Amino acid sequence: MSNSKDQHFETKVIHAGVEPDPLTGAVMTPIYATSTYAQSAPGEHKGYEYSRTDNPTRAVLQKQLAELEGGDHALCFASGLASTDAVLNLFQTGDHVIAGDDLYGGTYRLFEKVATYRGLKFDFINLADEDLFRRTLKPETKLVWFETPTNPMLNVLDIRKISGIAREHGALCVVDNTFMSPFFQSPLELGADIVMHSMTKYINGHSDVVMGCLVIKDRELKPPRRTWMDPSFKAPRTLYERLKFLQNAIGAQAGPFDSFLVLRGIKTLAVRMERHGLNAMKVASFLEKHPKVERVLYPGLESHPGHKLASCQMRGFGGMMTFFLKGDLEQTRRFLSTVKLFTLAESLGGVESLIEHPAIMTHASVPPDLRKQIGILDNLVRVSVGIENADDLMADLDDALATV
Ligand code: P1T
Repeated sequence: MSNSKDQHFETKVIHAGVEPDPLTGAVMTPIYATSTYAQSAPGEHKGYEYSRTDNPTRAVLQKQLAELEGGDHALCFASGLASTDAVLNLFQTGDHVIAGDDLYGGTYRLFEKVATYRGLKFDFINLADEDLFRRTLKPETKLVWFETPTNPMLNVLDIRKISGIAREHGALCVVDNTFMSPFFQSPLELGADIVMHSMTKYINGHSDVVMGCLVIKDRELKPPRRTWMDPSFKAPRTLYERLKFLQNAIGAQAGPFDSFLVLRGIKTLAVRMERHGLNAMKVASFLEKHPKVERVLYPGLESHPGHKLASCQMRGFGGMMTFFLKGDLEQTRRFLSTVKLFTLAESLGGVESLIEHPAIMTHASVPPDLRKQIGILDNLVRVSVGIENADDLMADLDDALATV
């Protein structure tokens, strides 16, 4: 087989990192449902000691993810938020984090309501404002974290510019690439150090798994100011080694059954993403012309303020959009309770179309003032456009919009 670096994405999602099982020749990666591994003598084993540390099913998935994102290594965790928490564990009391002001509500909650109590300090800012970003950087700033496009306002942030400034400052830059998947966007190529995914979404794609991952461009790190627990402890040297240490030390990694499901889901990532993008463009254009809709936010529309940047930075525009209804909270509730084909539910990125109300559902943990400031209003609706027939989706929205 040719070098996988030369292969196209559609080929890599089927083959990268996946070899027939060395023991049996099974074409599909087996589910290695084992917690432990026999050793022939103490410390002598075949590379696997205990499944918290390493598991062959998870190892194949990690290898494939690293190839798809163009990273050196990947690590899989029990959820997107568990992966985020692993990154936060790199840092110590007093370290400062600059995060985008528009983030998934659960990420905001982890930063503000959990990590803050462990002594990390956060500023949530509009990272599109370069002066503000530079003014917010401090000597203690160790991490810059953002999503692009953002959840739920679909703002597009300049990965190359932000990661360049973070690097100049000596801070790590993490991009949450959940909305795009590696099919549409490659943050590591644009300068990010780590890509984080909630694989619960597009990468698995079938709404039957909760999982997250970190894909890492490896590099040497400075030793931490204080070592964990014991002064004789030698912290791992590189970014990957430190995160791998944390994955094992904390124990929030992905299990083999879920890893198998994600390996299966990934095989159709390219065809799914293509269809998500085509359907979303049709739905966004339909909504933009609809008299009951005030404004549509979809990076593929020329009216979107980030359209030009999105066209350079992304290879497509994805399946996520939000729109403001011409109505109040009551009318928005009625609309959301009337749709039939769209399921009213949190989450996104599955083959089926979902719809939700960010202020009441996914972003309820963002304080009302911040919600208002970033535009999460009572008439804002978020849509994850699935891969059904787009005409059926538009007909469903049209029927429900008649109630507004
Ligand atoms: O749910 P979990 O796998 O832990 O992933 C958290 C997460 C992280 N980043 C982004 C951009 C996300 O959208 C999410 C999860 N989001 C939803 C559940 C949602 O409906 O937006």
